[in-house]
Amino acid sequence: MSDVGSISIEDGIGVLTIDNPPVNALGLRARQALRDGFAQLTADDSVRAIVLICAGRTFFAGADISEFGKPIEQPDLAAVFGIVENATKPVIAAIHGTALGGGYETALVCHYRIAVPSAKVGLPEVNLGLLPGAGGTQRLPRVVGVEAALEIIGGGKPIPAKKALEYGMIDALAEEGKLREDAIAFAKKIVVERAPLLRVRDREDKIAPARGHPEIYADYLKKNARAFRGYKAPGNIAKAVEASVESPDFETGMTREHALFEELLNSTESAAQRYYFFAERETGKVPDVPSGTPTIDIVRVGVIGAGTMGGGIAMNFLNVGTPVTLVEMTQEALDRGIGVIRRNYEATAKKGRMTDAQVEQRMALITPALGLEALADVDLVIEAVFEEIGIKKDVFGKLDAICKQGAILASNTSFLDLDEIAAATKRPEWVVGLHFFSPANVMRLLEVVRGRKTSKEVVATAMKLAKAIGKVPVLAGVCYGFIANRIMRPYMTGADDLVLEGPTPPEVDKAIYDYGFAMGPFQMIDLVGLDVIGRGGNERTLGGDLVKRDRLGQKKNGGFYDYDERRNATFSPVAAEVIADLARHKGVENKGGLPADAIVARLLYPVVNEGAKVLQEGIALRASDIDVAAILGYNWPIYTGGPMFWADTVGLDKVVEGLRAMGIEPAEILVGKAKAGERFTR
Ligand code: 3H9
Repeated sequence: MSDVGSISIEDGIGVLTIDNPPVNALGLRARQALRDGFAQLTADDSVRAIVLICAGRTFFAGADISEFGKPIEQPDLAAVFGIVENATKPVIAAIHGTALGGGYETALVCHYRIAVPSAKVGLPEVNLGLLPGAGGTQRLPRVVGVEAALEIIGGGKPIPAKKALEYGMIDALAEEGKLREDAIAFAKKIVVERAPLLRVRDREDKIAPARGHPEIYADYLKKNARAFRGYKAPGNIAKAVEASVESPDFETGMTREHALFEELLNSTESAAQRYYFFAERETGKVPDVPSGTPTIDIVRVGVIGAGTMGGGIAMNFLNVGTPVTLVEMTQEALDRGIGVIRRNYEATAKKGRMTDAQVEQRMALITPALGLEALADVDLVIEAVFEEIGIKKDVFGKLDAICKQGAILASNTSFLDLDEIAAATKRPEWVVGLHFFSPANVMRLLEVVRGRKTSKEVVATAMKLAKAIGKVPVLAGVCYGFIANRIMRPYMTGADDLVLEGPTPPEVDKAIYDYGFAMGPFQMIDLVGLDVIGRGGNERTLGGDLVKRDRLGQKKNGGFYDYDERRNATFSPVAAEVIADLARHKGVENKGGLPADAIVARLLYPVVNEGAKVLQEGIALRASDIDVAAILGYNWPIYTGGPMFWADTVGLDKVVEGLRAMGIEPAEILVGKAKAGERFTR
């Protein structure tokens, strides 16, 4: 047997243990071990039933994603599943950790499933742009019914064991920490009771009621249209589940599932999402800060500023039980900030996602304070004061005098020079940027900004800390705007320039929305507020001209759009006039409209170019970090893979040509890669 499998026999129950770290993915060696283990146990007459269990932190976490797109070596999953499902002795899957995707599909070819309460099961393939392609779409409806199967497969969320038991996804709960014993006991009971060898594939009771009801699938897709927009997988999932009900036999349904799976596997959307899966896990790796680098214990955190940003930052720590000293200048600001935090938690509790006691526990972790002196004993300070270099330097100078040695001094600046801020202290190696995105308690991106002198320990601590509070850390060097804000700037300014030339804001917004963003640039400006976005400078700009006419966006008089009482938007004639007037003033000729793909290229190629510069300058460690920053920081559609992956799919030579046609000089690295026929991403 392959070295990842081992067998033991206890009281007539054969236990096959698979140990394929880190997550027991069903790669070749795991599949071989399953094949060989089952051959051995079924041939052994002393074995009356088989328990399939995994060692390490989890049951099978799924097919090995890194094998996708390559020829699969035999035995493939289908072959292994055939062996398990047709075993002539009862097979019991014993689940801990997470049984996901191909992992849960493995459990579904067993005759029975038992799990510890902390386990989670599910079919998350949709998150990789796929569908469960090893029978999940055919077997799950047979245990939970069609509607529930659509929700589970289309939602892609892991289901906690208790809920899974209610659904019928598992048959029994084991005692926590006693999975092996309980699974063996369960197997013995099956043997004693001579329970029939029930194969999920033979069950009809749960799917029969759905037969002849094609509207179930259409309704499901319609109900989730917003969430599914742009994704290919949900449509195929609905078709595959429908096939489980409407096919003349199980095998026909399987054939249909396979075809729908293959179609997704070969799609750019899935390639992008699978790329993203690994990209997100790679951001934490910093080549010159290896995983064993010592880190600093963060027991108490200080946050300066209790406004929207500071409050949101504080919540991240309160959520994981870390006490926070929250500092403001006035009692009023402090009370207001703490009030907002409380209301946020209460709103969560109202939705049933927190108990009232938890609200109080988290609030009790806050120590309000009116002066920086209160930060003398914290292990990490995060400053979220007004974005002005003089103010920040002043704060850091004071922190240097107040904070204990060994405390990390972090700035949440979005654009300013971290090295200049660090230079205001005598301990620049302890200074780091922690750039949260708003709302800071929600957005998953955290740019960890490494100054020229930031120490490796501080970088390692920041990266670790980010994960502890549920963020995805992306390491950035010092430059104006770091990664996400910097690369997206040309997009915002480009949109303003573009409408002077002819395409209207609604045309631009539609092209960007159709590309996959939640909204276009002008819809976003109207939402955020023209005054907020800072368009009122000296030079005449569209935003500035609209603000002069008291059009501030949705909050006052409309902006680029007029809004009725139900917030329906129509392009504003005032905005049209302002655009025409500014074009005249700047001497820009109106060349008329543009096709959507030309609008997209015009606005997003410059983002790719800025990303290339960020890479070239070493601001980002790798192209995939830039994609993660764009996806998590700006909701760049994940199924395009982010700007750099998207550029690779478009073709770098085409991007270079497009940039030149716009009069933009492409970054050297971009030209070089285009010439060499290379890609930014794998
Ligand atoms: C599928 O099953 C298709 C079938 O229906 C049909 C087939 C025909 N493969 O996330 P972590 C690596 S699709 C390969 O940091 P955690 C991961 O890259 C699959 N590698 O740990 C990382 O590597 P490294 C459906 C995988 O504790 C390491 O393991 N299943 C896979 O935070 C640790 O991962 C899924 O979509 C994999 N399947 O979370 C589940 N999974 O150390 C995907 C992980 O080198 N996995 N790795 O950076 C997860 O959601 C999480 O990994 C899990 C653990 C919750 C299991």
